[in-house]
Amino acid sequence: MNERLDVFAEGAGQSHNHSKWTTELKSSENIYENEEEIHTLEPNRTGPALSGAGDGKKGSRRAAAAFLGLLFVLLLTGLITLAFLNNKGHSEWKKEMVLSQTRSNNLSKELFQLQKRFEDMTKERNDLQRKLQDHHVQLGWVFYSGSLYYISSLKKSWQQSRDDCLQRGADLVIINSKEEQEFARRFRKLVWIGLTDNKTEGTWKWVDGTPLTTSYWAQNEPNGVQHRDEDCAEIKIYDLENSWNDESCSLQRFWMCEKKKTW
Ligand code: 2F8
Ligand code: CA
Repeated sequence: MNERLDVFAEGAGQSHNHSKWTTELKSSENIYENEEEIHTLEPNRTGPALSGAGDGKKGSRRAAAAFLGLLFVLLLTGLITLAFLNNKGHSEWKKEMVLSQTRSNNLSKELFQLQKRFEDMTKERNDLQRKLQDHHVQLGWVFYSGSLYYISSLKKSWQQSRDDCLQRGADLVIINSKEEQEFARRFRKLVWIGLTDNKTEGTWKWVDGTPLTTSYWAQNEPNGVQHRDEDCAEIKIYDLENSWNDESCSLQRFWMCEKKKTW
């Protein structure tokens, strides 16, 4: 440093420039030399305490590096695990999807087969119903408002008439509407109907046990003519709505059967 100051002191005159810079360069070399010395000497100069601090820094760096490395390994492991689990979940979901699709296809097939079977059975039922209807028509039955009616061509007593109806899977007609009464009169025949008071005189009941509520007795009927037991009902004056007469059950009359259409 002293040499450098000397150089600047000499440098006051311009003629000494060359020697000045030479000196200066020398001084600079010296400076760097010194600096090297400083660097070389520095660990010694600092002594044992400073040397320990350097080791501490290195140790901290190593620990930090180790920590970061560990962190990196942990993160990598986590990522690999997540990727594995995700892949596993994805393949399970895919399997489930395939299974669901198969189930859905099977159900669709089953539904289609059931619909076809339903259509076939409906057609079969309609064919059978048509055949049954044709068969009844051939046997003399007439269809009206959900029932089938049979008008006899023979004449029998009330009980024999009823028995005939029962044998045909029917019973004597029960008239429970104005329309049905009109329908029964259309055949223009004196016919036994399913009405009697043979259990209790004066209490008229239908053959199914139901009491008479709406009636179509002819004028002055039922009269139960004296000394005659008139316990059975007939359609007599068929031109009139009020056409019924009570008559002796043993008399021979045509008869009218009824059975409900069950198909
Ligand atoms: O045969 C019995 C029958 O006799 C008459 O009709 C012809 C009676 N009619 C009248 O009295 C109006 C029926 O009531 C009777 O059942
Ligand atoms: Ca009578």
